[in-house]
Amino acid sequence: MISGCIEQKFKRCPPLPTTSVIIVFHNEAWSTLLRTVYSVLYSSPAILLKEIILVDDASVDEYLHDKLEEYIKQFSIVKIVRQRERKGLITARLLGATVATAETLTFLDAHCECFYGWLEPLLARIAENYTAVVSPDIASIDLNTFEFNKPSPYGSNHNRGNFDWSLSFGWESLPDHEKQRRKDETYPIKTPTFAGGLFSISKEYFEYIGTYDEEMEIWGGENIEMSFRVWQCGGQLEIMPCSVVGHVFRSKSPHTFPKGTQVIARNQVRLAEVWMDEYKEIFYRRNTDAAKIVKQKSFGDLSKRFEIKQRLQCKNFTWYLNNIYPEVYVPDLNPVISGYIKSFGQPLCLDVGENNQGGKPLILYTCHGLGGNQYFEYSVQHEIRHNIQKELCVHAAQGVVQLKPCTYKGHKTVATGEQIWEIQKDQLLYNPLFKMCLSASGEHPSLVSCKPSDPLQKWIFNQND
Ligand code: UD2
Ligand code: MN
Repeated sequence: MISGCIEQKFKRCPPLPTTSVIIVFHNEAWSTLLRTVYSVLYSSPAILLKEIILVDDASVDEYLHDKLEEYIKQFSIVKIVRQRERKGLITARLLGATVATAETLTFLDAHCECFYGWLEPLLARIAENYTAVVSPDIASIDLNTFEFNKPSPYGSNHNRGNFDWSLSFGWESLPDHEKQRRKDETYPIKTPTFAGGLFSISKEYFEYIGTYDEEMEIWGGENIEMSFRVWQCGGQLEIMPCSVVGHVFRSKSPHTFPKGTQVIARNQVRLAEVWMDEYKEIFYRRNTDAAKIVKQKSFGDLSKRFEIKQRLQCKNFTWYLNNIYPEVYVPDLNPVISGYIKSFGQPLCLDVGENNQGGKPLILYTCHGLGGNQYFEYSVQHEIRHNIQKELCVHAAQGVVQLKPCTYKGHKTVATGEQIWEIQKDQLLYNPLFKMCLSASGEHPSLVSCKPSDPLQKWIFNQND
């Protein structure tokens, strides 16, 4: 634990605000759910912990019904409420919030362990600033051994939350200006977005700022929505480094999606429509499910969400980008060509492969038309860019071509010859530096001597639609 945190003192008079801990779950394992409950009970001062509210999102596992009900009777402050129908974590949290009686709400996932002293820094920050929405520093609990990864005593390697243009949440290290702004290690970290599962907020402020979008379903998107909304409407999103809570990060989602996984894209469209102004198009180009939902207008009614934006006189997305996340890279609002690049005469597309952050070769993969790993833009500089998280370019090399950080980064920089491609009339993708063409023969796309009659050298740049 950071030494400055150990030395922190919190006043009893006036006391910190009380909290209702809200834990939503769907088919959570008994052991992890109870571990979360016990750790809250053991690590929270009784005067601050008003209640623990378990919200069951229509679990089907038998032990989560009568057995759980019986078990928690021994704890007077633990309650359980149930969502009859499986609707997801967003409405489950809303249900929890409506029955909560404390001054603040503290949300936790159902597979957490709170570390000693976790609660006071969160509540103290809200006492100091009612508009602060605060998250703990999230430690990881090992997925296989369930071991708690204790926080380091030095605590200098903090991360903050960000987002990419497919609207996925991610972590990044703090930029220098944020490191310099913080006077010491106990200082709140301003964060452009939050992971969204573990946080405290004043109950009154939660209502004032528009709770959650109750039409979002099952899982996903609500954390980015709340992040944009809190910042744009005058609040602050912060990570309190002295508050540490462990969470089991899983490698893949265990949830079923009764209406299909498109509900995630639908949730994202709902947030993009309300909060992202013209920048929403950048997202739609990269997620064709989302684009379809927009085209078919199947994202539901947004009037209540726009009312909140109006009522609170919220700032626009340009303001958010300039002031809260100036480090973000913003792709072209109107790219020359965008979509997927298909090999002529076979159903294979250029694809960056899984987790290619640059530095790995491209692959050829069945065209899925979903955007994502098969999304490319042809730029004014004649680069082929894959730009969802970072600006990555198709980079020519002797043999297999790579994906690398783009060398053209705006004023006073140039695209190096390896990253320049001409789309020729006969559909060849020609690199003028090597004087060679891109070929789809073999496992990875590679450079070969140009041969216009070779179908494996012909490519079709398709607009997603
Ligand atoms: C992260 C968040 C999570 C939520 C999600 C995006 C952290 C550590 N976790 O994913 O809180 O914001 O991003 O939506 O910040 N659940 C239900 N009903 C469902 C699905 C999930 O009740 O239909 C519960 C689930 O049991 C868990 C919580 O919601 O307690 C979050 O789900 P998760 O743990 O699968 O999400 P996670 O950690 O991958
Ligand atoms: Mn979780």
